[in-house]
Amino acid sequence: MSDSEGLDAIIVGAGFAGLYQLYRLRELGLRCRVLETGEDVGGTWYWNRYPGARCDINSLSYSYSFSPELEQDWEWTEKYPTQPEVLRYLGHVADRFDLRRDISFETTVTAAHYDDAAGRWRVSTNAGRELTAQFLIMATGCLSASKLPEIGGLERYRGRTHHTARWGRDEIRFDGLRVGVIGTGSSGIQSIPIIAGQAADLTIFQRTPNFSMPAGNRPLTDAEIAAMKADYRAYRSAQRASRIGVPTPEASLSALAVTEEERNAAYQWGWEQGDLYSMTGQYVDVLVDPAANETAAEFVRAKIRAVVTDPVVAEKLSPRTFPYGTKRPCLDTGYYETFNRPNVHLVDVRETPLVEFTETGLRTSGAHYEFDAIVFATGFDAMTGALAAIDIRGRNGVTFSSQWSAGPRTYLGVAVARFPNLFTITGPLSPSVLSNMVVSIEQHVEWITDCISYVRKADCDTIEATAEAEEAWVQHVAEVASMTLFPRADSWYMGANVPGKPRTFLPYIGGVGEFRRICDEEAASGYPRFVLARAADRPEAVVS
Ligand code: FAD
Ligand code: N01
Repeated sequence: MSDSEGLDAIIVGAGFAGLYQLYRLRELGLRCRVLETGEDVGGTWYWNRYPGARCDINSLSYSYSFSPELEQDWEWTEKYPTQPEVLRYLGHVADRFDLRRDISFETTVTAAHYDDAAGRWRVSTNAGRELTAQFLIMATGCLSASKLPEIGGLERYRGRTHHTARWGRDEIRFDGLRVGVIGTGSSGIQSIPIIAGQAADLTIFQRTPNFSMPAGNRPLTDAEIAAMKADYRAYRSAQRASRIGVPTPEASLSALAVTEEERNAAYQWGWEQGDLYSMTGQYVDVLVDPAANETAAEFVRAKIRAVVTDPVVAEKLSPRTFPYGTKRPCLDTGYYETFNRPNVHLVDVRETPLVEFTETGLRTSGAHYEFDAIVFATGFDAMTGALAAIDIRGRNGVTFSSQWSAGPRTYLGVAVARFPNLFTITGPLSPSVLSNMVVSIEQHVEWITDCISYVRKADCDTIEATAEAEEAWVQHVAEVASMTLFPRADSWYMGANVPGKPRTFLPYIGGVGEFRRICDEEAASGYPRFVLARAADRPEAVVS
């Protein structure tokens, strides 16, 4: 079926990014269509319905800033909102701005080919539909392509299986069941305490222990909501200029320049704040100096030993193979305490690797485990997985996969050379997952909107990043990462959780404020690292 909508832009994905992009492009007067696999809006918050799923950035911070009226009207109830609360918020945004009428749900984009002659993107969907548009914007998410464990025999297993990121809409309970959970990242750490409270018996298969600290979640008080609402504009400015999309004090001290007592008192204070940054954000070198890092790591290990009564289990839960913070740390509610329950067992799959699923459960090299249900908390093919799942072809049929065989290549995480008029919101090599993502999403959406507006005002048809700009950005992102401890971890930031994926640092660690400055400078100086062209012209016919 061919499309007759005469679209200016196609947006893929209806999470935080796709919804806001639609809102902004409509304001510009563009005819847009959003294509979304899910049955409703929400993205991450639509799919990840596992028990205990919630945000770990304060709700007053993890929310759109573009509408002061929305900010004032919406009432967050908790410090860290639950998945249903964030989903309600996004549903409210969709209704409030009448966004649903331009969204096609249950529609998966399978291919997107750039038609050189027409200067348009041809987008195909799983339903055999074809749409074309001048601009194509990928709002497909950094953490939306879920992955299963790489072991055979799953088709044999007769019990229930659930992936945390594909949980389904009906309530799922585990009362009286023998349950296995594979994975101890953020999703595992949030869901395990709740599943443990329901299951007759719970076995957790851990490949790498993670650093986690108590979230200290609580209801928001009327006073703190009122204070934020009175000062929201100033707070939003501070967010945009900050390092991680949450204003935090700049550290100036080395963790090694103070006594152990002083350091531990500072870590203790940070620990009690119940957030991801207060503990280590006090010292400049925790993420760059191995010795400084070890002080933070050991502080957390001591906390684990203080909670978990069995010293063997405590040691298994203690991370020792990567520096603190170089895999995303977690905030939890009663995670380590869960291992003191008599119905909970921990299996280290580095000691006894997972071998296969069987009809009744799971076999490791050490034993066979029978389960009524198995939960996969095994994460995502992060940052590139959702893009790689689509057959995207740019000029002369060039593919993403051929260009990205040694790791993703983008300019500012938003544009790709040889792919005119294609934008990736919080794409690889942008701050994205190292930040409060709503702040980074808004920054990219606003930049893309301004860029499209510029192209139209310049009476041009296409804009495309130069290969030189892309190469320089790839180098810069790698160079900044190499100054930190991040490349030492086998993390999803490094692509290490997906067999065969090139090992490169996927986000940009230069900071949200600095990244915004670089992007703004590119726009203010007339997009010098892009080629603008009219359809009739060849790409080298630069108009700017
Ligand atoms: P998504 O919300 O992932 O939306 C992408 C959408 O694109 C999805 O709905 C997907 O179905 C759709 N899509 C993908 N491919 C296709 C296709 N081919 N065709 C059609 N549709 C497609 N970030 C934070 O900053 N703070 C947090 O506390 C936080 N908590 C998180 C908790 C969980 C459980 C997870 C998984 C992530 C969390 N994140 C958090 C990151 C979170 O992903 C972002 O904050 C944000 O929600 C991303 O929005 P998005 O619109 O970019 O992507
Ligand atoms: O995924 P993960 P996630 N055999 O990749 C293990 C955000 N988020 O869904 O570490 C055995 O972190 C894997 O082991 P290892 C947040 O950004 C936020 O939990 O690779 N084990 C790991 O333990 C987060 O970082 C919240 O060795 C296997 C686990 O599965 C990101 O999403 C909540 C395996 C996967 O952990 C991803 O989190 C949830 C195998 N074959 C998510 N394959 C908040 O709280 C994988 N594992 C805000």
